Amino acid sequence: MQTPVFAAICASILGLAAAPALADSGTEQPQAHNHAHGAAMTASPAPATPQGAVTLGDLTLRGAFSRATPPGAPVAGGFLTIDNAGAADRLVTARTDVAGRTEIHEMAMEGEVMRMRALPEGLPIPADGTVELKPGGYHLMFMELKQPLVEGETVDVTLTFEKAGEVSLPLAIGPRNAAAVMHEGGGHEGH
Ligand SMILES: [Cu+2]
Repeated sequence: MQTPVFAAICASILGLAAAPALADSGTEQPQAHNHAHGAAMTASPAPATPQGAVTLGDLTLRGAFSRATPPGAPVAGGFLTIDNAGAADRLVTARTDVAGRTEIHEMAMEGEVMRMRALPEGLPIPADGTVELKPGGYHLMFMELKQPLVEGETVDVTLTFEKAGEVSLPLAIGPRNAAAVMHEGGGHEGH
């Protein structure tokens, strides 16, 4: 069974604390990082036109980000929120030049074990609904990374939806433990 090993890699890359045996990167603070961009979160609980948002038909894609990777890291996660103001749709594929291939994954805790799997049918986007791709849940999985992802830069990702079609959008690359990344003008968190 290769899946548990890969799941552990995935969990590590996504910065989750579910695999205590992983002494690798940035796990000195296993609890969630909630300190970043608090002002922005409290200021706009339901932003109508958030910064960095991309619209595609009835879909609004916002908050797209990824995380910096150490040299040689094989995979990275991509995250965004999809608002759908219309009929049900489906995210069927994703691709980016920085990865050999990109999959759409889901991840969930089963007891104390982190499980993840590809969604070969894609990710359903319910009518008049919102789907979040976020650490610990649905995510884009960039595999066979061709280069490290560097904090402060962006990577372009192309998403294809069953009905809405195709759109390209930039993912802001945050720190390795980023829970979210503000786009330009959004007060990038500073340490
Ligand atoms: Cu994954």
